[in-house]
Amino acid sequence: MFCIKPTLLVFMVFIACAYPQSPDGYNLWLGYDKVGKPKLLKEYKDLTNSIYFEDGGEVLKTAKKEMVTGMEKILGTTLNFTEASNTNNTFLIAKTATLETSLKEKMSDDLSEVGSEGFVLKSITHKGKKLFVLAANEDIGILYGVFRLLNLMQQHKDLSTISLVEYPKIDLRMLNHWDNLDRTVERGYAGFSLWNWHKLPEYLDQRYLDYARANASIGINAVSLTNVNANSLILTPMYLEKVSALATVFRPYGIKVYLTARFSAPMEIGGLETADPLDPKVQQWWNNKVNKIYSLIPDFGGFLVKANSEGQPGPQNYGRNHVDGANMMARALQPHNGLVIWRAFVYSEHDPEDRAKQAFSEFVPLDGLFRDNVLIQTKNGAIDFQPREPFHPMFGAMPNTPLMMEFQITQEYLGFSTHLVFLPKLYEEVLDSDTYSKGKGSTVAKVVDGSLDNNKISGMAGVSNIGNDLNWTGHPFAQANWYGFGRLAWDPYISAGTIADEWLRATYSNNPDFIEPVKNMMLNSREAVVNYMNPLGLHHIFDTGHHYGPGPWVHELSRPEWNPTYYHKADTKGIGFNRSNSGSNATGQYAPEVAKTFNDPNTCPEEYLLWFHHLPWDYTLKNGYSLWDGMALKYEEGVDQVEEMIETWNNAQPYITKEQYQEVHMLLKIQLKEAKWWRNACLLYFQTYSQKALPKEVEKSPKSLEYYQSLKFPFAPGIRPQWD
Ligand code: GCV
Repeated sequence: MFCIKPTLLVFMVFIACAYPQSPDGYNLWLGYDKVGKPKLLKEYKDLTNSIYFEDGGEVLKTAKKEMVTGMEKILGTTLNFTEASNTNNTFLIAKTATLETSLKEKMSDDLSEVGSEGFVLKSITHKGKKLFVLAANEDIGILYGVFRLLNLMQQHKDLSTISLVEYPKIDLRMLNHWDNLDRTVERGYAGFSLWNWHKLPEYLDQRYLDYARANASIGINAVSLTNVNANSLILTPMYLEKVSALATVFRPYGIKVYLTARFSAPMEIGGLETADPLDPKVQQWWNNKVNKIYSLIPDFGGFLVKANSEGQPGPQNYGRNHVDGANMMARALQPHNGLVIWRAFVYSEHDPEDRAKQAFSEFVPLDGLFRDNVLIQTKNGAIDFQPREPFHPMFGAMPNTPLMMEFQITQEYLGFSTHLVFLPKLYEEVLDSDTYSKGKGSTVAKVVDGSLDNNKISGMAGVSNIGNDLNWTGHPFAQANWYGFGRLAWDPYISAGTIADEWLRATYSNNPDFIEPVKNMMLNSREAVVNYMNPLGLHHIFDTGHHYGPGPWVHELSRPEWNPTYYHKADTKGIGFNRSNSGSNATGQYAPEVAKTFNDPNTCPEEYLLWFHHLPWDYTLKNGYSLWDGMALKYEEGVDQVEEMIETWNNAQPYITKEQYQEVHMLLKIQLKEAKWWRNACLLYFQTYSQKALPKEVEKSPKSLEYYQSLKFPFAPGIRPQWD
């Protein structure tokens, strides 16, 4: 007979109380609470007294459905639509082509500015009456406009004098899922993959639709479904049918599907003896494959390719280069307007050159040689999504090639999904960096949006942090990173502060007593993580493989550049990687103005100090402390900042539900424990070289270095079983 032990019962009751039973967090930023302020509610209701919403294709229908769903919740009432537009309408939603002539003339300047995806949202006086108008040139613009309007209402914005002319600054706004066909997610910390390949194509999980809604609400228009460490099977007929089913769900939300293409697929699933891109049989195989895909998915986006990187096959296996490989696929895709997104994340264990220099060395000489439908996807920094990296020197160095930004939203090197880290601060820092490639003001944002070099196409990708966890992202605040990525892909010039503000209002509360402290907590959270993990330009000192926790002592891995000791180079004299002109000269890959600043430790921003310089332990920092003391104090500061985050969250209790409080509180406790782990382990290890005492402000470790070195995590999330 099945019976539960009393102790287990107590535990289960506790769990049942501690976790919400309802799908808290599932609605993301689309919860749409009713507006409580009577004056504002009346203003919003007046606006929607009589609505004309142009009828049309599936995207327009979706827009109308979203408007009804959102507004009826926000207003607590049903909306009144008219069949045809009339002079009593208070709100008009229509495309340029159907606007009556006088309105079209009134709005023509704005409408010509917003292109195919933008919209105009205006409160105007028309024929002596107030009229609220949402107009766009294409259906998708209306959908984006509806979501924006709902978002403004969620933020309780005054709409009475609004005049918003918005359009995306970047063409391709894309999520890259690193999802495997067995539903594990490489570097995924929010459960398993959303894509239930086994049940597709027949079974369409409600989640697919909700995922599409969330993406469209922030302007994401492209998703790559599969891991860049690709499996050729995804290109077989059985899987393509499943992909087609997903594409059908996403289409009404303006989202195109992309797939990762394994370069050796012609051999693995095509029976060919080679995958040489110059072999006509290989070229024909790709042409046929692409034609087949478009017969199933007419708006298929294209391929995302990781080639000749970390063991993935590529054109170099056949003595060819990236141009040969990318252009072969581009030729196959071009007749269908498909794109190739070719990744620049390459480095080789056989190349003794500083790893940070290798992608630039390989790709920059190829500038201008890629076909028009190729984008080169480049990580934000030259190593690998570290808590802080200087911007990748390729940005600004390939004016004749569209460089697509690749950010990581999943927190591989930022505490997985247990640490609260608001990533738009990181993204903003990178986008605002000045490449000086065309003089002062040549920011990374201008390279990425194509405005600096007049590129024909532009893109930004984010490695997804989404899984099948109830709240999608594991940590409730990790939703803000998905949201923030989308907002920055739409407009890379929005500030992180604005994004945090918007997200908090839409997700939690509009109460300023809640917003201000919690927003500050979010905005400081990234710096806290840098402080307790990788201060002063330290990088890649994570434990091996899973990257969970510190491992600065790791030095015996087969590939030199997989060892943390390669990156920090600590010795009895000092610490840091000399990438200046007296070292690897990675600084020489930047424009002269930038190189000059980085080359000199006195002008190099201290947050990048040990990225570019190997300095003695008693080197004096700008604040007067020695390098050793300053580093130790930074580690301590990071821990103290997490303590403050806990206090802030405790004070936020009156404004949120018990469940919302409890969930984040428990996660912050883990974050604090791990921040201390980082501080203790790193300082004990580096102390074996510095041989110096810790400053008195720094708490001493209760455990030995040997203890921290002995910790093993064979089942840390985010790694594939075969890596164990
Ligand atoms: C998908 C890092 C990660 C890998 C990832 C790789 C990449 O090395 O640790 O998991 O592989 O980057 O971006 O291709």
